[in-house]
Amino acid sequence: MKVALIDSGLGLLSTAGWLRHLAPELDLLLLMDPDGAPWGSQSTPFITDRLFSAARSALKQDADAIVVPCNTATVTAIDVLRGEFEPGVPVIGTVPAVKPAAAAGRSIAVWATVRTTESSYQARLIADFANGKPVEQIACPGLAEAIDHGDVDAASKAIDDAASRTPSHCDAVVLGCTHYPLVAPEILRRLRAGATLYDSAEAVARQTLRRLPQPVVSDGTVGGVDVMLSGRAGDLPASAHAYPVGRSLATGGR
Ligand code: DGN
Repeated sequence: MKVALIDSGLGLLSTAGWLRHLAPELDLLLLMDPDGAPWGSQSTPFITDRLFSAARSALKQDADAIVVPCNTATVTAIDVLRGEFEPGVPVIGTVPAVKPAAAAGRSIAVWATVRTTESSYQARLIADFANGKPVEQIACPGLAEAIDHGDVDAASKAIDDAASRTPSHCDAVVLGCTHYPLVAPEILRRLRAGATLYDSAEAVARQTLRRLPQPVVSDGTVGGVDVMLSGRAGDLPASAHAYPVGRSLATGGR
């Protein structure tokens, strides 16, 4: 069985890693959008367009499920993506792990992209799951793209900046962008002693396994990993395939 994961960039790796760990026999198709990244500062029509393009390419490659390991894309467009592609294939989104952090009785800050921080979806999530406790929302502009580009200085600066805006009473930091777990040790180093990080990667991987059309049968094999990137084939590394990005849903500005 094949699972497609769609993100603007490297953030999907945190969920792909958990899927690989929990169900090694799955084939994984990783679709990233270097042409359109970062999504955190893009408009709703733009992000929707990019998701649709990637999802169509995933279906052409016979994906059995579509996972969006991207909080920004989920809070922006998961409902319309589901409307288009379910019930043909299950569509699984990602939201910040506010629920487990709140259930553990922690005082919470959520680090996320500007778009996620400002979304009504995120406000609803907090209202539903934070048990009435205040949640600090900390936007981290530039951090996801610094991670995509391997720009250590820019990432350090963005982390320092977010840490300086995180109130010291917060003993749980929810990583509400799938890129951020990739630099978790760096983030932890900047927070108060004893602070705990929460992310959604494992929960999303487990939910994906529950939603697959058939249960995964462990047979001792290890599935393949294919990478597809937006853009022109000639510009890409030999190990990646290109997928076309359309303007099917674009309706203009933000
Ligand atoms: N990984 C995305 C998220 O979880 O929000 C961020 C994507 C981006 O391009 N900023």
